[in-house]
Amino acid sequence: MFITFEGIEGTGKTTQIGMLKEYLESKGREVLLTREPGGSRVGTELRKMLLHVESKDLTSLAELFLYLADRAQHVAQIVRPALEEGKVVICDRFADSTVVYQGYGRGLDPKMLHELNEIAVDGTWPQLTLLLDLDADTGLRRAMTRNMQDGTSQAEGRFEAEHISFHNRIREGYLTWAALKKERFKVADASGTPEEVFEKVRHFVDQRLEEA
Ligand code: Z5A
Repeated sequence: MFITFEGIEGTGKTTQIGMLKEYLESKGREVLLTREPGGSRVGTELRKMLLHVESKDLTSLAELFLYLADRAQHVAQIVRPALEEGKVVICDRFADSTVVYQGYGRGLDPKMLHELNEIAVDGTWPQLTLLLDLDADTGLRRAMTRNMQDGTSQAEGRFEAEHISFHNRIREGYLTWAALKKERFKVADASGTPEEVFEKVRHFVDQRLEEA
């Protein structure tokens, strides 16, 4: 089972992924947590380049190909081997982030981005994608509070520096894309407490595991 989490910044993806790992392990499943960008060794280097505040001069196309390179390496080296070993793989962001951020956010064609993703993932698509939906103001506020507590995140602030209108566009883009891919996407309102949000996440995951 391959599960991915998506959403704008600060929706609580990392928090929910931690809770889901604990839940699935309590049911006897072996779980691998990973993320994009940065899930592989090469990806760690690409992540620094992509998210550093000094990378403002990256062109949209150069940014796109770095995300795709990260994905191709990550799927081949980390995700697919873990799935073949029977693990549940939970990934913090995946191919849909490219369609939404580089497409709806930066203005590249979402259909073309989906086709490039097809090449990068080479058949390894998630069975379930959980979109945590939250308004951009609340998400950014949560992320800023987290960053103040965790100084290491400050070097990765390139997206936080974007105008609020960018983040609103991303939220709308996610909802549009999720409606187009509704066989895979489940949308959870992320405005409640972590426990309230997790109830929805758990429900969707249990449902998909039963179907599988
Ligand atoms: N990107 C891209 O453009 N194209 C691509 O193809 C890919 C990515 C793969 C990676 O960001 C950036 O790369 C991303 C898109 C771009 N940029 N943006 N924006 P990242 O991986 O560094 O960070 P992120 O994915 O945006 O998430 P985040 O900021 O780390 O937030 P989160 O994981 O969703 O939330 P969290 O860390 O779990 O929670 C944030 C804070 O809120 C924290 O203090 C929590 O304790 C708190 N929290 C969590 N849940 C709640 C609830 N329910 N209530 C109140 N407070 C809460």
